[in-house]
Amino acid sequence: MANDPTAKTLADLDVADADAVLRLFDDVREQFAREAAAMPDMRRWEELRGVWLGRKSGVLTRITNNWLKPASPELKRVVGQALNDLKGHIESVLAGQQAQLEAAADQAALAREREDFSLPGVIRPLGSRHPLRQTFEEIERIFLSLGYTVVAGPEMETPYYNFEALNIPEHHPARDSMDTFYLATPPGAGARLLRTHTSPMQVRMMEKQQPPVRIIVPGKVYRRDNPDATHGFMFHQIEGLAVDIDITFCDFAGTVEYFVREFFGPKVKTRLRPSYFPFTEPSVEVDATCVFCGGSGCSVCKQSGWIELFGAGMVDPAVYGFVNYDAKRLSGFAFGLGVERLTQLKYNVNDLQLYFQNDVRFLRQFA
Ligand code: 2U9
Repeated sequence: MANDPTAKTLADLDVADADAVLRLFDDVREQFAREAAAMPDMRRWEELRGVWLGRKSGVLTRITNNWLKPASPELKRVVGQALNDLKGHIESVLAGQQAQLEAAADQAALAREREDFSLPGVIRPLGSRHPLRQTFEEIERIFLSLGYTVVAGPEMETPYYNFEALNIPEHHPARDSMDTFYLATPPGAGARLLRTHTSPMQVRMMEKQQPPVRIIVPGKVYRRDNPDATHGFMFHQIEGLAVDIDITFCDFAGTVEYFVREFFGPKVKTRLRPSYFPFTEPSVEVDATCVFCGGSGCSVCKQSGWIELFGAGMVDPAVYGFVNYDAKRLSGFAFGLGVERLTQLKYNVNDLQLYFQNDVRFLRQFA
């Protein structure tokens, strides 16, 4: 402080009354304001604190020593009060500056740590639903819209539910076409097998529930086959069953036609061709106009214009006998869809094994 008045005593400065004391303090306060305003650098505030509040030779210490201590008893109270006010003022200005400094430092740190959203992100490989799953969901959607319920059953079955109750007694030739995996069971325990179709679950449902029944049963089925482009030891089915007091062949044909149009599109035509299954009578194969050539003839349909979709028929009355249904009063139809086959026809997949190899180059095409 140039020409520092605090170096002198009140007597030296010729201060004789309270007004003079207050004027003196006003000068000092202005001096502080000037110095504070002139500080070019926020970091220099620490120095300012030392100059004004420093214990040994700060301005306030000097005022205490030079003005307060030697002041006359009349002026001591005024000097003390003014000194306290000045000290409070300086401390609050310095504290305010300190807070600003800290806030600025925080801001600067935040700016340094800010996320850089322009950096390329991590691209996580995203899976998609398997084509077979997509076919399951599409078929389920169609039958749910017709009032059917989806039910699931066990993959391990008894010969009774897989064969006998479906009108396939022992030594029936139909058992050969469903070459079966029998499971090892403890001596004395009944035989167990991997179901060759999901039909056992329809039998179980009829045992539990009187008509009307409208269900579809999706799931895995197993048959002893050597894997190639058209065979596997496991494949997927959705079988359906509708039984009530007045279900006709017409209801059956209408349902089949509705399903095929929903699944393959409105242009596809259907035809029913006589066939044979032990559990349906009459039995049919459902054909559609070839989905590849539209019916004009190509290598897939062997120039016939038609392709085989799935088997179906009116439930054989013999089956009702196994589940305590009144065959004279009731009628119904059933169908069995091969999920791999329908997926193959819809998406033109030429090798069954592709479904099970989990090769993303194949799966990605169905995303
Ligand atoms: C009950 C009564 C009748 C289910 C049926 C078919 C015809 C059929 C095949 C299609 C291709 C099996 O996956 S595949 O190899 N299935 O042709 N399935 S009627 O009939 C039933 C089912 C349950 C109680």
